[in-house]
Amino acid sequence: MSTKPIQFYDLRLPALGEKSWSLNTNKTRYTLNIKRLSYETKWVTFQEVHTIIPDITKTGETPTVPVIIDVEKNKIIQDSFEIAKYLEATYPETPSVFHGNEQLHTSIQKTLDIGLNLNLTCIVGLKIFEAYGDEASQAKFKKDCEFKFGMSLEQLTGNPEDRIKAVQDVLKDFRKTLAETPYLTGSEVGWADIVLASQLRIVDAIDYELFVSRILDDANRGKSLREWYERMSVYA
Ligand SMILES: N[C@@H](CCC(=O)N[C@@H](CS)C(=O)NCC(=O)O)C(=O)O
Repeated sequence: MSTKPIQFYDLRLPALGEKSWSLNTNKTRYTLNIKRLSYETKWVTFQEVHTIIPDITKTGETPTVPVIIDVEKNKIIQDSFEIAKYLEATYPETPSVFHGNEQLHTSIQKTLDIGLNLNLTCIVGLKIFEAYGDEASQAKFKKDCEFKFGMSLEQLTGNPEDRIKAVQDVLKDFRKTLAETPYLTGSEVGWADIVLASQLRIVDAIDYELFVSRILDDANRGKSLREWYERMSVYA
């Protein structure tokens, strides 16, 4: 077991302070907590991802977070999935997140990435923009977004009601699974749970009221998702 805390680079939205909200860094936060590894969070803004991270990774890869520095082992790893695999291999005595079946977890991740991720992000897209920083930073965020998706931010985010409906359609099967088992792949928490919880946490962190009333809860849909999300909050 590592004695020196792992340095974990997480993304900070200026208007939110030190509150974890971002999809990929939350995957690493959940993984570290499930594995009960000792770590320290180093908060960076979107701007600092581009100024601080290249000097840490020194790989020439596009800078992104999460990044971890495992000080004890002198290792630097970028990318949430690579980090999970590294921690799994390096600390086999800690609780596993793949449970010997990485493929099962990554195939569930694919379904979530395709069906849920963009819809959830778009529900709070304009609020993320507002929380992004000063005017110049907001303008850059808008421009980058428009360049990436080839449409205005407003067109991309679309009608929140359509996005919520699409989210609930995808969640239907997951609610059913969670009514039968405590976690998505059975009795133990794993990578598939980490991915779903990290996607949901974007809305939770940015618009808690909407998250609880329109995503998590629904009288007609039962309580399985909410109860699972509460179980996952131990690791958030
Ligand atoms: N595949 C990577 C994706 C990482 C990623 O896109 N991170 C976002 C934050 S969630 C980022 O660092 N964005 C920086 C930017 O867009 O400038 C992973 O899973 O870690």
